[in-house]
Amino acid sequence: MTKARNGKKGRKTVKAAARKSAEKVFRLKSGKPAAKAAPSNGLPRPSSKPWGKAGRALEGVKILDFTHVQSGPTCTQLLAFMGADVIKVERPGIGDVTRMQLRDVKGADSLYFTMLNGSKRSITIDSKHRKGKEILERLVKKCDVLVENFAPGALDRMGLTWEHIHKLNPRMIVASVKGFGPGPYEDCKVYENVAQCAGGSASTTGFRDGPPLVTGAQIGDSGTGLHLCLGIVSALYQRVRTGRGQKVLCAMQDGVLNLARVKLRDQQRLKHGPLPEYSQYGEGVPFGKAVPRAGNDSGGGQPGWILKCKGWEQDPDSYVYFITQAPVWEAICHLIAKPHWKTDPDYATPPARLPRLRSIFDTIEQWTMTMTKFEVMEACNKFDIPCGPILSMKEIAEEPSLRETGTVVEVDHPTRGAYLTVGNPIKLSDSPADVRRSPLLGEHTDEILRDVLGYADREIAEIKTSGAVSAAEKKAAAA
Ligand code: CAO
Repeated sequence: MTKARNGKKGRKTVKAAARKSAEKVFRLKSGKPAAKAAPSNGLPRPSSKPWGKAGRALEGVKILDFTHVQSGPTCTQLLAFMGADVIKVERPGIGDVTRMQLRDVKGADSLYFTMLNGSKRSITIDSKHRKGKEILERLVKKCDVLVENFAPGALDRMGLTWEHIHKLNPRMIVASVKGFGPGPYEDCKVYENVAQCAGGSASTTGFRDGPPLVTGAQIGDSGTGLHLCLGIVSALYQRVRTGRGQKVLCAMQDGVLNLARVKLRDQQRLKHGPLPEYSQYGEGVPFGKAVPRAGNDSGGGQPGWILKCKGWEQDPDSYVYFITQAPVWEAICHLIAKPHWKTDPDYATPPARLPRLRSIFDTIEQWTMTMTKFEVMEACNKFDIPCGPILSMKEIAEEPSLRETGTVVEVDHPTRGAYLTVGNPIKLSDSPADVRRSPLLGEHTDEILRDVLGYADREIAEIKTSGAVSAAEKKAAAA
């Protein structure tokens, strides 16, 4: 043994000497020092395994997933796509309430559930049952992160206070979504649209002459889940240094506000005068005290609007978003056959155009209406004019390039058959996502009790008759 080790050491010394002399020769020959390898900063040597074969990003991380509905499940599904082992804890006999919401196939888990819970395992545990609490505590000791989005106070009422969890497992990260942060509304239950309204999105969305509007993108639920994900990964990284877990909190109001931060920017700009990039400026409509709804105006410095394309009378999605980006203004004038606008002082510069945006877009629309949205896109792309076709969900579902990148994935399911889901929108070159179907309710209860928690077969049989993991057997045991 010692001999072998010495042998290796000897070989290493020889190799090191050879490397040094090679460096010397190189320096003498080229007159330049050889490029120095980057310092290791305590990291292991770069893997020599092929890309995508060195394990997935979050491999080895265990998530106790106590989430339901949308915000929490979005977060844990992303962690699962990144390779974490996500153990979804559900109430026996019922499960996540979304399993039954908006059902399209009788008797099968809804798409609402299946599209938010892929690549996870499901265990049923009654968290209010004595034995159920014991199982949960074992899970707390085994897992790295507990993620939850119950109503405020619900986790505490289960006996899983931060103090108790931290005592059971000081390394555990406890991540929560709540509707509001500490303050007057902290005890409120919150759903998507409440967050969109309280986070400033609804008041700034829609048309000036209409009511506030909520958006179809679930920025309150999925947006907050995404924020929570980043909090968790950061806490896992910090734990490498500190050895201890921490609480991670994302309030849905905060998440929405973060996504609507450009509107808080505009609120402050209002103090210094009207906002010229809002089309109401050009239309001579005075600004009030708060940021107005801006219709389809672009949120940045490059004016844009949604314009009709050929067939708009029949197809509600036959539109294109068109941006009159300053550097390509001359190309736009050329395309829409208004060459004199290139030099006309009323049109040639961005400030001159601002008060005329509505009529400029009306003119561009006369051109876009002669083509389909895809033809407009093709014509504009030749000149680097930024524009985007308004794609329907049907078109997105059928788009081959989204299938090729794994952004839209078809998975099979034992009770509902094949369904489409959105895969991992975040692509890692060394950690390909493994998108699997959602689990059936309690599908992995036995394997988690046995393989993760170490219960013996006899104990599992006892647990199953105790009512801690199965509503049906609980009734049978009571009969
Ligand atoms: N075993 C036994 N009981 C369980 C259980 C289990 N495995 N899992 C959950 N429960 C219980 C909870 O303990 C809680 O009971 P108590 O109120 O008696 O303590 C109860 O189920 C319901 O929890 P809840 O209040 O969170 O659920 P709700 O349907 O009434 O409210 C929601 C839903 C979303 C409004 C609320 O959870 C909430 O505000 N969450 C935070 C914000 C959030 O995430 N909103 C987004 C929702 S959509 O994505």
